[in-house]
Amino acid sequence: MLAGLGAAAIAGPAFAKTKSSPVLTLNPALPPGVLDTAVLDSLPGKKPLIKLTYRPPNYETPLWGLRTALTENDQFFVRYHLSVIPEMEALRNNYTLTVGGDAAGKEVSFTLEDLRRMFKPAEVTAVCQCSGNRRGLFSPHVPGVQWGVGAMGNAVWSGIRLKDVLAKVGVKPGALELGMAGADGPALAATPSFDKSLPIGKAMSDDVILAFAMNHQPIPHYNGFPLRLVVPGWTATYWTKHLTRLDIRTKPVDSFWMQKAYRVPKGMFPVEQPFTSQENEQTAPITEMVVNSLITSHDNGAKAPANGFVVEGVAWDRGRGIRSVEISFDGGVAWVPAQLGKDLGNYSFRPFSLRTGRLAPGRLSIMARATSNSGEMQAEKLKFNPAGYNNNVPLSVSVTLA
Ligand SMILES: Nc1nc2c(c(=O)[nH]1)N[C@H]1C(S)=C(S)[C@@H](COP(=O)(O)O)O[C@H]1N2
Ligand SMILES: [Mo]
Repeated sequence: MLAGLGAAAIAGPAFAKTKSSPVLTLNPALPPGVLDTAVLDSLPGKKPLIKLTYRPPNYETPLWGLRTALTENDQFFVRYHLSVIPEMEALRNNYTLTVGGDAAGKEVSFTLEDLRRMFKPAEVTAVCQCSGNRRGLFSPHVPGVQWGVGAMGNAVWSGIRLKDVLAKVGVKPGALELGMAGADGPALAATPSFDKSLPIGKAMSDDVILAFAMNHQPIPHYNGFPLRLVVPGWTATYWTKHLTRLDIRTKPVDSFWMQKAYRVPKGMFPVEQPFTSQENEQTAPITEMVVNSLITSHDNGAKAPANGFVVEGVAWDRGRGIRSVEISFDGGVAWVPAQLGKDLGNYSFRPFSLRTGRLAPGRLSIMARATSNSGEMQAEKLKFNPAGYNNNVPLSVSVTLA
């Protein structure tokens, strides 16, 4: 919770219903309950997103919001675990980031002005993707927010390097993890607060940023105003929003959100940098993203002209960058290389497109599959895990050509 804020300063989100919106197509593989209840709805400052839950707010980006390499701030998805989110006024007037912990040289509280003034600017273009993106497409279905394909976005994040701030405070020998906490909190005292951590080595790497800005504008309220952590290549669970507290620690964080949630069977998803201080016999924290792609040009069930049919989309991975994207028109038997678009850096979405000549009219099933620069390819078969993470099986989009 944000220190120094009375309860009166804290309120849940307000909701504005919107009627005039594009037609929403949901993937028929989502659970029936979700197909019945998911609707377009606007949070303050946002265009209509797909509302999955509203307390706490969990809203995903519709396919049309993912057609550009950079996702617009007002279409960027929103995910919260806890329902008490400080209002903009409170965040604006009363904000400090406190850095301390038993392995810190000292404890220091910084205002936003301090952070801007004391540290060198840094910037990265990176995909922010929820670990549970595409959970709703798991077969069999698993509990949790039933995300379709839009629990992700790509943005330019500007701010300062986390490692510069940690170095300023002092990192003692024996530092093991960096604990992170934000200004949002639970409505009930019994609900565990959203305490997360990173291995100290990851926290001290060049790419991890404390961001003030998203696509060169202040970070929107629901995406972590006024400061959020950006951990390129790692799933968004580590990208703490409304960041208020950092602890350089000699001991692992033993919170619910580290030790019980956000975990995968050990060894199921190989990573480059293991998070050993949080592993146990059976499970490891989910960390690096897996290589994936999304066709954004067509909704499932769309109609398109048979002449000059163009497939477009985006691909991304853990930060090695995308080597190739291939398209299949026959359910995954034959694959044709697509053309890669502009390279915005290894942590970014990489656009792809494939232009065809005249195709036979009728129904067509299109799939895309990406391969990263380290040679990893999307999974052929779902790697089932009970929390519904890292779903990167190529999806099939059905299009009728006329
Ligand atoms: N303070 C805070 N930060 C948070 C969370 C949260 O609940 N509270 N959720 C995390 C998770 S799991 C995700 S997927 C991303 C979502 O980022 P977004 O809402 O900006 O899209 O925020 C991360 N940071
Ligand atoms: Mo997430």
